[in-house]
Amino acid sequence: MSSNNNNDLTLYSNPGSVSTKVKLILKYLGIPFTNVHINTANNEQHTPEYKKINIHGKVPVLVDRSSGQEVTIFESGAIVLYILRKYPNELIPDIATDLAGFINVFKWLEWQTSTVSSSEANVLINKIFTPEPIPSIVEKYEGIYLRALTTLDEQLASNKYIAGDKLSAADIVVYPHLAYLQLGIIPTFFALKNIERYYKELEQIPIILEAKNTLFEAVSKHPVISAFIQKNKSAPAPVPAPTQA
Ligand SMILES: N[C@@H](CCC(=O)N[C@@H](CS)C(=O)NCC(=O)O)C(=O)O
Repeated sequence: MSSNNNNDLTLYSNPGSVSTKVKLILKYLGIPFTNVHINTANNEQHTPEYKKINIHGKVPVLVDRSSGQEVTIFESGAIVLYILRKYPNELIPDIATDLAGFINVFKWLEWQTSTVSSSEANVLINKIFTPEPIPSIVEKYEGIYLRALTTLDEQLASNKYIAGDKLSAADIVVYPHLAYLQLGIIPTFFALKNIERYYKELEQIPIILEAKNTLFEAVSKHPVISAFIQKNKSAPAPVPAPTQA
């Protein structure tokens, strides 16, 4: 476990997409925080000390000591909502004055947490972190993920950003998954041209580009993921079809 500076907010994280989305929201809003790196490859998330802040033994966790009363939050969706409700921002309309606008962004935040994040995890677990992947299972989970990505591509065909013509928190939380996909986790991802237009545009934002570089650097040091990427550079692209649930 290693940490950097010292502030009221402490984020316990690793360099994966779920933690990165929280870091990006904090950085976009210019909120200072202390980052504590939890080395999940070394199982630091399972220590009794860490499980006191997240009984589920996962990252990220946010601890807020700013008000005298300590607030500890796990589940990235809950952390993002807490940040968006606590700090004034342009990333989501105010719930009290514009409920319809709020829910328009919030439904996509939920979509990222429930659909995109779990789809990515299932592909990574069954395709990359399994010593002997079973092709039919890999194909099933790639299909489920591709269905979600195709939905995003369709949404972006007629919208500049996910929730309309304005950048919102939904864009920030989805972006880290798009960075991962650029590594070739699902080769047919590259056929989704509206998404390509969109992530290239998002990468014009300096903190997003920085997050991409940090993620790529972490992946290059990760023995399992980097070996997968090297091996698949010359492999023919499989063609998974979107899966009907
Ligand atoms: N639903 C959770 C998912 C958290 C999650 O899966 N975190 C991974 C990030 S790599 C983790 O902690 N993995 C380590 C483990 O499962 O032991 C959230 O959105 O916060």
